[in-house]
Amino acid sequence: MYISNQLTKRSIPDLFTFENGTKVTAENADKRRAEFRVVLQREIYGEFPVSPDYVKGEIIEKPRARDCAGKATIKKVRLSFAVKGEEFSFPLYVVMPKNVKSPRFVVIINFRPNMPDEYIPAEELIDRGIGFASFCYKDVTSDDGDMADGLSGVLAKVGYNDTGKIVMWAYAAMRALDYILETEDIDRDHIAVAGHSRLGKTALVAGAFDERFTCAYSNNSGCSGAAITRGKVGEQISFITKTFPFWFCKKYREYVDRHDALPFDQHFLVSAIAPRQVYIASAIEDTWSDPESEYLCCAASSNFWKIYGKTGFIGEDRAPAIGDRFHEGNIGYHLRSGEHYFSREDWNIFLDYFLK
Ligand code: GTR
Repeated sequence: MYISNQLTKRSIPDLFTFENGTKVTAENADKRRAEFRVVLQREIYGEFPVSPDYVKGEIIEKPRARDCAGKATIKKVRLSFAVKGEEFSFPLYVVMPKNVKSPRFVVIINFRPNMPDEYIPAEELIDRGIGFASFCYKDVTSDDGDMADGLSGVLAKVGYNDTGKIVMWAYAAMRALDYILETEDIDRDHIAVAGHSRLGKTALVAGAFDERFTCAYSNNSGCSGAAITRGKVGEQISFITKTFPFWFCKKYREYVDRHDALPFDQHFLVSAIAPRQVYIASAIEDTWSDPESEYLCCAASSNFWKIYGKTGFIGEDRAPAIGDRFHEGNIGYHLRSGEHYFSREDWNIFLDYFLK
């Protein structure tokens, strides 16, 4: 009863009713997912740019013999693409395990331009046979209100004036994938996009808008990410839109202290990823993100997988507890001890899920 009671209390919008009032069925579930994307762009994240005119890469640093103890090749690429004739480029690391044919792959949206990095345990990933690419989100556009910086400035020139920066970082992750699919032999049935916190929100958005990602991994993403907004503790729309207005479109500010007026909740974002995999990780001391609201979002989204004849979330009918790992369904979840952080423990548990 815990989950149904909690979800009743939160009274979140129904996944199975279109905006025009008609009901969602197995036949039109894809249309409803398209509607989720329309609603999410209109209400919270802003408009996605059109597909790029082209994407190309130039290798600017070649692999070295001792990369990851000689078990991987690490190269740095300058990735360029154009939107409506305007070019933009940013650096991307591509790391491939040696001696693994068609590895499973993760596009990692990171805070820093480091390889490895405190949030990217490169050797652990390589030792488990994973290939990955990573870029620093600030190389795409600054994490502040400067809308002339980087991709933001490029998009403004071609008419995107209300696209939030989360969408821009997600768009960059998609361009990274364009390049990887052109240049590397990877397992196309196992491609994840991953990020932590604000970049965990970004990973969910990338997964929701690009079906080539077969899995979206959001670590401690919280408010406006994996956590249900209604009834959430910790960070609220009021704080996030005041501190980081540039992450979102302007309309999102209308919902400050008016959560009940939201025509969606974050289970729309998670359900837009159905019937592919979503992985949500929480940390017990990260009350700002609110682990319980992240857990409830998994449960609230689960039925959208069922309509595709797939298993959604298989958890327990109680509040989440430290040590929980729910890996059976297409929505995976874990809760670890400790703080807001993208830890090796998070990666190792996620990889257990992703490599199943
Ligand atoms: C906080 C923000 C959160 C989260 C976090 C982070 O300041 O309020 O929504 O994104 O930053 O990205 O580390």
